[in-house]
Amino acid sequence: MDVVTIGETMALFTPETSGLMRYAHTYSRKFGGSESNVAIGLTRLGHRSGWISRIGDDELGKAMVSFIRGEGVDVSEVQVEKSAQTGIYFKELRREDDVRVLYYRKNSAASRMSKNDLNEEYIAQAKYLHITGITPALSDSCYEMLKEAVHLAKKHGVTVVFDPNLRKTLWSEEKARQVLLEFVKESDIVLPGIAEGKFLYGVDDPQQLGERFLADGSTTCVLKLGPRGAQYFTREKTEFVPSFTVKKVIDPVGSGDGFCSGFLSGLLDGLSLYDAVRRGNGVGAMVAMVNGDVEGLPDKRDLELFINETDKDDVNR
Ligand code: KDG
Repeated sequence: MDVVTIGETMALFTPETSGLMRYAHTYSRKFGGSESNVAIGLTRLGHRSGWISRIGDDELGKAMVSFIRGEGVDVSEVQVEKSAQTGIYFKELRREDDVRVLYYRKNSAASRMSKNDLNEEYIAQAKYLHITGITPALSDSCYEMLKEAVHLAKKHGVTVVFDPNLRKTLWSEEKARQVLLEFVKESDIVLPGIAEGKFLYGVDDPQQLGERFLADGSTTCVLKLGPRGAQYFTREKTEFVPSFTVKKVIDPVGSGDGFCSGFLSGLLDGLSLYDAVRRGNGVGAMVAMVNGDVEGLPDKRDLELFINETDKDDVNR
């Protein structure tokens, strides 16, 4: 396995019309979950990924696992929870530039995950363990499980990649800050957005933020700067990597996960940090141009076409 990830995925209902959700009558059913989004992004790019989770003993859970399995992700570590349901979430497309998210996931099957869900061998054979700050917000048992997963990864020399993925509606700001910093300190690679950096350290200067993340223990920090691109920081070097032109943002949700899968794909293919971040920027941009969390994730050929097309545009300008 190249990357193993752990987290909750939900059935996602997207209204077929924009505006306030109270006027929506028809919805399309998709699936979304930060960690499985990353796992799917990786398989599309030709890598092997596995997703650890729990689903309810219900139709949505079954459809979700079929979908994720169909994308080539290993789901052999997904458990079925008899006493809780699969979580769901809605997207409200208020306006073109205002997409909101509403969760119905309290006490969901995935929030019941615990240390017992972890198979040490499964984590030990991966190159990377990918985790996000959503999972510890789900429940105390999820928090304990994630700490244990990181412990197992470290024990077996698996690189820990952490995306803070701050979701303020899931917990108090105080708890979020404390727990996210705990995971920053335990991770090898951190992939924060600039707003998350500001939330954690109270500054929004990229250079200062990069230094703070490294001082807290990560060997690599990639700071996502939204439409501008991203900047990576290591102890030796920092470089800004510009983004690609996105002609129209259709749905930004999942873009950060796309970035993460592109970046990890670059590392797995032995690219330089600059080029891995560039691949991340490319995937993130492509996801934002499509409705859905995973529908815009490209395969390698589409990604190359997109990157080369955009390069040509830049030359013409
Ligand atoms: O990053 C995209 C995720 O936010 C989305 O897929 C749903 O996992 C999700 C969450 O918890 O918000």
